[in-house]
Amino acid sequence: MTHALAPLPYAYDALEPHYDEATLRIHHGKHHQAYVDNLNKFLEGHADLLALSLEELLRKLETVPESIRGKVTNNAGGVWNHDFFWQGMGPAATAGGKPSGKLAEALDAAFGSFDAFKAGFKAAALAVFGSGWAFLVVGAGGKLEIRSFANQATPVTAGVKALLTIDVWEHAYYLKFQNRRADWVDAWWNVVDWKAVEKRWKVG
Ligand code: MN3
Repeated sequence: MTHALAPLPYAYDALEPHYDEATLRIHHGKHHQAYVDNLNKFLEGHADLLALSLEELLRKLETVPESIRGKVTNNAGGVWNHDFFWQGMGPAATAGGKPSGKLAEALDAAFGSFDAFKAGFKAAALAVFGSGWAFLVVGAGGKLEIRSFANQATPVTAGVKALLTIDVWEHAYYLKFQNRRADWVDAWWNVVDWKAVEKRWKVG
């Protein structure tokens, strides 16, 4: 079984005006597709590794032969991180705003308030040096935490449950926002699908 590019859960223009169609087309159709293609290329001939799901592979990277481990880490991580990123967003008509109920309470408990969480998350996104991701994860004792991951490292490999992420690789925002990563983060809050985040949190 080879890996395949999952379709976006919405149309390419669905996140306008906050996340533009041109970027989304290239980001999903070219960048994400390239991670899928490269993953399949590097796994060619490794039937045991191709038999694993993407998550299983990311949990067992130490079993991948050293000659391809770095490439598999980057590309499997790239596929997983992007899938997770797309699924945490939705059209602004139904997304954005604030979480409610227990998740809102958990964010307040961990960060003091929703605004303090947003400020901390944005700071983490801006602090990623070079390419990477900011994540909201479930940390020790079930407490919510903000973590950043460099390049295509994933929470799956790190063994933590992820709830939400923003891609802060330049390819994620450069067409529309150029060097203004802070503006990308500000715009992105409008398309965060808090219902999806709540679902991920409950499942865990
Ligand atoms: Mn990306």
